[in-house]
Amino acid sequence: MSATARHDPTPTHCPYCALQCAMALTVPEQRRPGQPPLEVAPRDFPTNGGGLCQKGWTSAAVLDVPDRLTEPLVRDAAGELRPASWDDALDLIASRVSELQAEHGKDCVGVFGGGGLTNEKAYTLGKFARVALGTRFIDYNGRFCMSSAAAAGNRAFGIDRGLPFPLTDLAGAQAILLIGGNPAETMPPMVRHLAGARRHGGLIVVDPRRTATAALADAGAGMHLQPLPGTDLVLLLGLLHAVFAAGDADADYLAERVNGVDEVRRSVAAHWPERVERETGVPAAEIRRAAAVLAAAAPGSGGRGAYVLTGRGAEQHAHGTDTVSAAINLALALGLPGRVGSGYGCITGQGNGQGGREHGQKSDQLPGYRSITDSKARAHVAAVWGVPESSIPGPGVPAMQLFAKLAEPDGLRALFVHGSNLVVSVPDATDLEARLRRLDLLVVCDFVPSETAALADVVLPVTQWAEEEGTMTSLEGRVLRRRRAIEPPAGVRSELEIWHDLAARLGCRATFATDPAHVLDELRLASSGGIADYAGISLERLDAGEALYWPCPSENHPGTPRLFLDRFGTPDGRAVMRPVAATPVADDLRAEAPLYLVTGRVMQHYQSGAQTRRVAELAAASPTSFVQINRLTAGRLGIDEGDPVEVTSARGSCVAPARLSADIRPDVVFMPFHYPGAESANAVTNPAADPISGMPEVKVCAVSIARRTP
Ligand SMILES: Nc1nc2c(c(=O)[nH]1)N[C@H]1C(S)=C(S)[C@@H](COP(=O)(O)OP(=O)(O)OC[C@H]3O[C@@H](n4cnc5c(=O)[nH]c(N)nc54)[C@H](O)[C@@H]3O)O[C@H]1N2
Ligand SMILES: Nc1nc2c(c(=O)[nH]1)N[C@H]1C(S)=C(S)[C@@H](COP(=O)(O)OP(=O)(O)OC[C@H]3O[C@@H](n4cnc5c(=O)[nH]c(N)nc54)[C@H](O)[C@@H]3O)O[C@H]1N2
Ligand code: SF4
Ligand SMILES: [Mo]
Repeated sequence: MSATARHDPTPTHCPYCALQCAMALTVPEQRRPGQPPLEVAPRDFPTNGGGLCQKGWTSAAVLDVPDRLTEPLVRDAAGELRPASWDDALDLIASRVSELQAEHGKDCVGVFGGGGLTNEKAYTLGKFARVALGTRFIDYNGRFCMSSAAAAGNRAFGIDRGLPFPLTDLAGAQAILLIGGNPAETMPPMVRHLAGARRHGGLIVVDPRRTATAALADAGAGMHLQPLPGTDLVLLLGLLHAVFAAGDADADYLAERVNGVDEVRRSVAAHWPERVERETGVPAAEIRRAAAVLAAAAPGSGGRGAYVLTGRGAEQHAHGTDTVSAAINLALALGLPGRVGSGYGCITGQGNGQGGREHGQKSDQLPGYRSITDSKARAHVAAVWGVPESSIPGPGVPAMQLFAKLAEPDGLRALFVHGSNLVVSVPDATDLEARLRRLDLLVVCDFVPSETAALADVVLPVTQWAEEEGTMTSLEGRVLRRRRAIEPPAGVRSELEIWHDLAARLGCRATFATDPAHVLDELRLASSGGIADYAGISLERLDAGEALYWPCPSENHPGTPRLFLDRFGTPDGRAVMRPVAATPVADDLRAEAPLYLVTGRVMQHYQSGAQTRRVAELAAASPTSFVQINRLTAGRLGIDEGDPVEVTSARGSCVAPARLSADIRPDVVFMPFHYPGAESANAVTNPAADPISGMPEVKVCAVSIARRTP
């Protein structure tokens, strides 16, 4: 039945972030000029409690933006992108790929995916890369998102599920330590879950800026710790030192459930709060007070429960994995993980940032969070795919290493991009753009002409959220149904169809299903027995309203809202504490670059802004980038409100109007990364990456700033 024939609202979830706020979409009876093709209304749901942010409310506007892509584009001999038929575009891609691979080998083609893709698309993209293209080079933008938290979670708990508990559990907590997250702007409806901790005076926000979230900790509701950027790890060592020194570690829990405690205790012995104050700028008394607030809330001391949460501010660093390990060490010392009402969690960011990291877009991974180097895992997936195990390539490399191979001799000659606007969102974007331009073939699938699509040799127009079916896995590991409410515009195809057609043209005999329901059935088989086991998650159960959290190994399994209650996912079931040491910011302050640039988000824009910059209401509310500067610093440099400010690092520079503020440290300036061109913060940021997770250091680099004279 065509959904457009119905006037009943279609229940679905927001296209943007991992909170996946529930909404209902209705085709308007009569469409007014300028009105989007669907009306959006919030739906009551545990994570959003009937709330939506401004991006959610306006999300339907992207469905028919004036420059919506509705036909394939192919670059002609004169270098212009021109409309082409689907057959011509797909034939061209297949023949160029075949020629390049014949000359340079299978691995000369790379694939870059996204955490916005449905589970079905993420799964099929991984299969397309390994089976149809036969390349080992696939990775995705989740590498820039939560990969440090994933790596640290895996090594401590043996399983990485961003929140190993339902988000609503936060409401009962007496204290929450939130390090480097600004949900008041990035997930506004989530703020309601912080109310319990605020009421107990237990919300502790760590951010070099006094953000809207930090302000929630005012007036007895909690504390705002404002460290020097890049020093979270030192601060965490100080907090851990204070917990041990006060005798507040949960000795029974540690003895029963955790390995490695003594080594970690020794490793923090020298991090007394006065020393940590010198390195971070956070007063020693505040460090001791924060540790005491958390300890009093911990279940071992009779408190109501406590959580340690990390956001991108703690994670997007060249040593982000170690920082998250320090946060997990603190949570373990307090006896939080694996207990109802307490825990550690990473606040996953993208709509399907969780599911997108489970089904094979990651360079070293097969579906079900299986390792591509594990022979049993390979054999299982090969059987589902109907291919010989030996034909599945080995591991590729994380995104930043993949980009470094683009257009290099013996490197990658071609790249497929599905769900990322790289040239705006990747650090040292100017270098990346030059590499993309030098490729023999760049294929970009998108529904808007993003800045990256503008560089492509072939652009393929695809469906968007309200035009497609599929599943998404939210930040709490709960699988949700994305439903089609409207027909896609003529000329637009789903990526499942594109991969099917390209695989056939490339002579690949494996099956590529085009119906998302069939793909889900295959994904369930492929993930069965893996860490992220979806075997029991059927559309019927989701449609019946069951709240299904993975792992859910069979149709009569209730799913797993809370992981680790009995044991952690490690071989012996015990969590692992590991000593970690602080390292300076990769691109640290020096005479010619005396300030730290930190980057992040504003409420109105999503990521590279490809979608939200096209929504009139959002663009009007947040039309340009800005440089947030402390008033003292601005005064010293003769910069007034609104002056154009040039921000320069060793990579390059960008320009945006000054926004003077008392809410940021004088040694720090802040920019959002949502804007392209001359305003692009990523022309300035540092590509140095974490050796364990591959996460680049987008959160901090050394810059100079100056008022730009016309
Ligand atoms: N409006 C909006 N919402 C979004 C998104 C969006 O683009 N726009 N994207 C979604 C996605 S994919 C993600 S990953 C999440 C991100 O969600 P968040 O992690 O909440 O967002 P950010 O603004 O990137 O970073 C949070 C804070 O980190 C601080 N910070 C910078 N450097 C440091 C540091 O060294 N230490 C500490 N402690 N803090 C630091 C910044 O000042 C910033 O306030 O948001 C999701 N929601
Ligand atoms: N300086 C700095 N840089 C950052 C960050 C930061 O905090 N600071 N944060 C990083 C983080 S956490 C993230 S997640 C990245 C995100 O950055 P990007 O990877 O650029 O993410 P988006 O802007 O969401 O790009 C998604 C693109 O795909 C399109 N799209 C959406 N859905 C689909 C789909 O289903 N199929 C296809 N084919 N296309 C689709 C959209 O129109 C858009 O053009 O940015 C990272 N870059
Ligand atoms: S918080 Fe996230 S999921 Fe909710 S409406 Fe806003 S963008 Fe959409
Ligand atoms: Mo992200």
